[in-house]
Amino acid sequence: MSEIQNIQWFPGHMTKTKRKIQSSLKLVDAVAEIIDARIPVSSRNPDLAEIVGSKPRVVLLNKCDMADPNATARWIEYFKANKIVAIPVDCKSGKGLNKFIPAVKEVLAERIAAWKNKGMVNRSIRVMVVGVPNVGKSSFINRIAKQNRAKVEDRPGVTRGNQWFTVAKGFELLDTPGVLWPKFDDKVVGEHLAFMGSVKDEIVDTEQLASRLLEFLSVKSTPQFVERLKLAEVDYKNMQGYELLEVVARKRGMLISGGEADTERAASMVLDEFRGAKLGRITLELSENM
Ligand SMILES: Nc1nc2c(ncn2[C@@H]2O[C@H](COP(=O)(O)OP(=O)(O)OP(=O)(O)O)[C@@H](O)[C@H]2O)c(=O)[nH]1
Ligand SMILES: [Mg+2]
Repeated sequence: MSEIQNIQWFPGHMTKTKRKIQSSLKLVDAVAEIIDARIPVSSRNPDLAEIVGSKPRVVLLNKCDMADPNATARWIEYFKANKIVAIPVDCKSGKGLNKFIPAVKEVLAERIAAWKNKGMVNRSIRVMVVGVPNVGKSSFINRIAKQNRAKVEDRPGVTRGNQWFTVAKGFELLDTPGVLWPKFDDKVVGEHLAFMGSVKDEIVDTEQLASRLLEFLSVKSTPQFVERLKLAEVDYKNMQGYELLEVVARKRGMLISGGEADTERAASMVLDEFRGAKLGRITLELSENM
């Protein structure tokens, strides 16, 4: 996995991105941090706490339709134990999003009470969305906007050109999501993000990546993994990743001239099927290991 290790995320732009997010933060009351429920550790930005400072935060564990439901439930407990409000969501179907506004109101309870005391009854709640690439920031904004029949408003007088979505009465979302960088100096983080497709496949060796993924999957050994990759009669638990990739290629009839296994095609297939949750609902990072 040496390729992944050396990826520089936003080379040279980290300070600029940080500054941009910090200036947007001045316009909002709270932050919605979107993470991937299958990799709740690797999909978090290591510097977020420092960037958002004391701004109240709600964590959205997105893509929970593809994550192991038990693991997600345990992650929610983990966040709760650490006094962080977190909710499981699926921005593809919109499941769980009805809990978003109540969660924001929960983290802002004190402030909302203070506004009321000052007679600021029409004060809107404003939230900005942040997250590492590919976690579903745009899907979230589109979903929640549609769900609440949002109007796109451009109010340059108030917000200096920023676009706001009114997602509910008195509730606005800043429409430019903050794209954060992941913790890329960590080899495991890079690998997990690559499994999820958050690293361009052109810059990783897909055969190597799929081989590593197959090793992970053979430990989890979901029924879908065994069935779809036709491994029922294969001693896959005792195989190295690349060896397993070759077997999968043969079992799925992926051969090149001369009868050799087409491991390149098999690698793309394995990655695609995993990313589409066709090999089961799998969470790679468990709260127990934190
Ligand atoms: N199954 C499933 N797929 C999702 C969910 N949310 C987002 N996706 C998919 O994940 C991919 C990335 O979603 P985006 O909304 O573009 O993510 P993003 O964070 O805006 O990505 P960048 O703008 O590239 O940083 C898309 O293929 C979405 O369809 C979800 O809850 N479930
Ligand atoms: Mg986006």
